[in-house]
Amino acid sequence: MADQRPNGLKANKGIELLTWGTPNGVKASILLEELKEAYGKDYTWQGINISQNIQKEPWFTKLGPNGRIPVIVDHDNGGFAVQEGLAILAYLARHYDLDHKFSFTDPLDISRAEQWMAWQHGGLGPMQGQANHFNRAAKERIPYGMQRYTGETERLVGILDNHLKNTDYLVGNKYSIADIASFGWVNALRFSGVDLDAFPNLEAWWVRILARPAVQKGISIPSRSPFGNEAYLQRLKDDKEFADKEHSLMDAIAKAKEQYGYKYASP
Ligand SMILES: N[C@@H](CCC(=O)N[C@@H](CS)C(=O)NCC(=O)O)C(=O)O
Repeated sequence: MADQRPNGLKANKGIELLTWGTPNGVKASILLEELKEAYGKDYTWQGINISQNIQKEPWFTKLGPNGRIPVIVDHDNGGFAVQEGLAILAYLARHYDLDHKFSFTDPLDISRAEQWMAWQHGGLGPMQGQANHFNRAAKERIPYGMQRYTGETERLVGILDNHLKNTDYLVGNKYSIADIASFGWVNALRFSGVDLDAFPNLEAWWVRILARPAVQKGISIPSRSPFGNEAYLQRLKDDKEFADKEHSLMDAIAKAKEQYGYKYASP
């Protein structure tokens, strides 16, 4: 049954992906869809609804001790489990991207890709995640936290925008795991209170990547997020109550920035 609560692995061969439709989750599903298209490599997935805390259950944390999605299990490699987006992208590229269609052979390009993926893990993901938390989930509205993390997200996004001034992709002018690592976060920027229109090189990169059929499939696993830039803008148009709430949140973020004298500066 499709919507049965997962309580263990369900495959016994190939890659099994445990994921949810979040910016980190889609890193793994996008690369797996690319590998499927490029090499015919199929995979199995299970939706781990993070609001139900399935990712904290013992069967899951045995595979991914951090209790967060995504996690992959390689049934063709003794059931080896991998947590953390960067490690998942690197593992899949090393073992299954044998023609280096989404990865590199030149040691300096390998390092460049590692740097952008590390940057996503240490910077964009955590800062944008905290922006979402302070803007939307925190029990109290704390203006300092709102402007700090939204501002830091803007600073980081400015770095991507600047880097993409003279190149279509982050490393070697070739679409790769370096781009896939950050795509899910950029795809949710508007929801995080950052105006993508203000970063034209990054917006063009986002449009370019979004147009890939494998990306379209990857961001639909297990189902398409309502927080993606396109869905978010559409809902603003279609749903007045939602739009009113969002506009009042964006005003609160702008006021918080003013209160603490925030000035955009990047890179
Ligand atoms: N650095 C990790 C972050 C993973 C992560 O934070 N996943 C979130 C979803 S985007 C999650 O599982 N949240 C549920 C929880 O915290 O329990 C990665 O890139 O894979």
